[in-house]
Amino acid sequence: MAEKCEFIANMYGYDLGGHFVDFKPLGFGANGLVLSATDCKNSRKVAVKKITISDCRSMKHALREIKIIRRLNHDNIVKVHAVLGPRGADLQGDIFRYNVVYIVQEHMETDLSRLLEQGPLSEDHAKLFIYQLLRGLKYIHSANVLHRDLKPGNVLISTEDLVLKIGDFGLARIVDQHYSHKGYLSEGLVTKWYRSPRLLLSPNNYTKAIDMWAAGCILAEMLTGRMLFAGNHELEQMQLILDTIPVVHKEDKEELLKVMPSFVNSNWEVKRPLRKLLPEMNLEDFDL
Ligand code: OWQ
Repeated sequence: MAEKCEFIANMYGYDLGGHFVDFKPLGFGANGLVLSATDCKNSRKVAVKKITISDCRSMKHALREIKIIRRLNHDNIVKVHAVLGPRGADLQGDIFRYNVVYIVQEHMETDLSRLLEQGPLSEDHAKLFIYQLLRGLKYIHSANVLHRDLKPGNVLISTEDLVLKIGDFGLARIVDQHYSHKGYLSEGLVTKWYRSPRLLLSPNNYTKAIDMWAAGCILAEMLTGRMLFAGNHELEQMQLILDTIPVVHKEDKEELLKVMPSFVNSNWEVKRPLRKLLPEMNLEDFDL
């Protein structure tokens, strides 16, 4: 563990003080507080994520996020300007208590969740944004990275040039086929509304399809202004999905019965098909 602390502290031996001014909180990302600030050197506005390292777990998560974001470089992924840490950290002493890492990222004007507060998007805007979201996803998936927490609040938008960038890689993982096991309905960190049935059933199941499901939920929300599946808890989330998306494969039915025995009498017909749930969507959107 001391080795890893040393790695962070030595590699990024800078200090935030004096370099950035005008801090304003933007929200809590998966690993820490995100603030907006101005870089004194060039008056550029930035988003700064402050990660406090207090124990082995947060150390592991910080290293994971930094390793992932430094590797990604794409038009539809938020750019990282720098990763900064405290100067001359006392590695032998109170490293866990004092260590803070700042991830300095490009600042984006708004996010999709704020944009959607004003109602649904036009079909042209939704088309432009889903294209860029899928383009960014294709890139991170090709790098064998899963985002695992895609939601409108993590989808950053510049309304001036209609550019979309995926942000907050705090829950992202590098795919490893040897590390994927099945679990049961359980509380997790990921926002539940954009979770696929597979992720609801197996929170430790790491596949690219998890991000694709979230992208589909986001497309529907852009076109309707309504969250597609807004469950209040895991079981209700699963129920809402099953009311609309038919379970066709025998293995899926069997797996579902293990965790939701109440389904034993079900004839597996959906009560509320997607067409009914989304009357304003056209055939092209459903096709996609
Ligand atoms: C921005 C780059 N936010 C971020 C922020 C998670 C991630 C989070 C908060 C803000 C988006 C909304 C305003 N730019 C970012 C970023 N990240 N990288 N991560 O919390 N920009 C979950 N913003 C600016 C919205 C409305 N009014 C003022 C700002």
